[in-house]
Amino acid sequence: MSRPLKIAAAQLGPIAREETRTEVVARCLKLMEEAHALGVELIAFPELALTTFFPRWYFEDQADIDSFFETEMPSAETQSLFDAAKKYQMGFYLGYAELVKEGDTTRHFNTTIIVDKTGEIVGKYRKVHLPGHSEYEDWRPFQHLERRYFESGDLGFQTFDAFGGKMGMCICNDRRWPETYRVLGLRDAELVMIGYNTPVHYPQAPEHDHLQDFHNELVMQAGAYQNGMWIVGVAKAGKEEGCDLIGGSCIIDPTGQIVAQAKTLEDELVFFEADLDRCDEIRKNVFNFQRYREPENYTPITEPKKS
Ligand code: CDT
Repeated sequence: MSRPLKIAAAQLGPIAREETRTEVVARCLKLMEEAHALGVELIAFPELALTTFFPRWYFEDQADIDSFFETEMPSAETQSLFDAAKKYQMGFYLGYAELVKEGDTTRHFNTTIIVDKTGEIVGKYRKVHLPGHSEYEDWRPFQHLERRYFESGDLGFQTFDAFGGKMGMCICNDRRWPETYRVLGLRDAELVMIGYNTPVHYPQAPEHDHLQDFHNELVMQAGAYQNGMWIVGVAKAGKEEGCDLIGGSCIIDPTGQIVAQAKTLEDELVFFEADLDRCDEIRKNVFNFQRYREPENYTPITEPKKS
């Protein structure tokens, strides 16, 4: 048995602060066109793919912050991605900053969606593990204010029936947490898409800067193997507004091996024909959850945090 699915990571090079949504979408459409020539059925774009990675700056004016957020999806600027999905019969994963109005409350999330081959949104995820800090910290060469600009996601780690399998999503820092993959695995995810913006420089522990690419691969390969799932990791890469971001976008098979990887820090397509049935190689064997998990020994994982 096999369930082939042609997948691609659409790595984006740097996005300048002045770059418009329309300009970024044009870059995405070019990658979709290239992917179509390869017969790609599902393409993944990075975290916050429509703008520069704005949490690196401290803004006081809420209007400045909100200018990076989408109030509707699709919007006039992003509709062409949905049209291309339909035209090419190619679904996509897209990360963006989401602003939602609920009565008198305005909420901000770091969000991704899955759009199917007909151009319909069939899944949504809001980033749970928000890294960084919430106040201006003057000792840093650049800020990482995700904890100021977003609230933690309220949708959990769901899976979605699409593309002939079970799809899962998470975003950037989520990939460092084994719980992310395990919850998705317990919900039978066969392919998990992960967009990221990861600076090379880690101000709290600069002695780890040279390990950024290693840690990126380490966590995603472990997640794939320990849960028997395909993973598409997709970067926003390169020097963006003076801040170096790692690349290394890759496709990982359920045994944990990288089967395709980006070679540049620019817009680049990474392609592989996956077989979703290969999840069974792991899930029916070493990580047969039903047979071998021992959840009664795992209770500290779900206990509330100590105050
Ligand atoms: N975007 C994002 O989540 N980036 C973090 C940076 C390290 S924590 C400041 C990451 O986990 O890659």
